[in-house]
Amino acid sequence: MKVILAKDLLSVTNVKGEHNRDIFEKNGLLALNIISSPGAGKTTLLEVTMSLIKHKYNFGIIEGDLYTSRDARRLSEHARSIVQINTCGICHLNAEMVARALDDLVLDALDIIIIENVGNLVCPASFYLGETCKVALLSVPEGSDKPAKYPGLFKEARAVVINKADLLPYTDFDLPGCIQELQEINPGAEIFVISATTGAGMEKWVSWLEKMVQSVKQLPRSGMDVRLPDTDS
Ligand SMILES: Nc1nc2c(ncn2[C@@H]2O[C@H](COP(=O)(O)OP(=O)(O)O)[C@@H](O)[C@H]2O)c(=O)[nH]1
Ligand SMILES: [Mg+2]
Repeated sequence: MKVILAKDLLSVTNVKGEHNRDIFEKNGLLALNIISSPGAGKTTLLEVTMSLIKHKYNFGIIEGDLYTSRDARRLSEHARSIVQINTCGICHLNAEMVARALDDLVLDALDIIIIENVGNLVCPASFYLGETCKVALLSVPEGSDKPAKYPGLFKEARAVVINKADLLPYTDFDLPGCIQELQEINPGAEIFVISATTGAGMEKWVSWLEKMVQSVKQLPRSGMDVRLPDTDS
């Protein structure tokens, strides 16, 4: 597995998210930027998602972590191609890091690229990596007030996954209240309530993901001004 150290990158290249977006679009790839606080379950969600549909779709993973390759090792048995970025202390991925990782992914063998961002609800939301869309993950033990307290991410996410639903009976997490606040912050967001460890709610999430892959595959490969069709229909 390739490990890229952010401190070795030359920031003079000034790569923008649009550079990566062009690569995703030219290759007909759905690219998701998954963001949550540390421990919300991003890697677990990816492990389970890939184990359910890797027979249909080839996954490329760009794994962002401060220092270790632990998550990349967890995902490597499911992913077709995987690159680890160690940010060496930086609290988010940026477009240049992702551009460098794209050089090492086998793009023409892939259907989906998932970028697991560094665990943080604030900074990663401000950096456009060229992704098709952001997915925000929130877990039950963190508390239902997080969308209201960290609206920047939840406003931008195309989908919000509320994970660890198996812990609802043991916490004061206000699920209806959280969903209502999410809908106020971002009326267009898809909301999934799941437990990655029990598998509850995974079907709807996976079916949304599959619909997104198909939508992207149907887009023209060269256009810059393409828009994703509305996936609600
Ligand atoms: N109870 C419960 N634990 C979960 C669930 N999903 C993940 N976890 C646990 O939460 C911890 C952090 O998960 P991880 O996927 O590493 O989170 P990440 O830091 O966001 O990538 C691990 O101990 C997981 O087993 C879930 O749905 N329910
Ligand atoms: Mg992780």
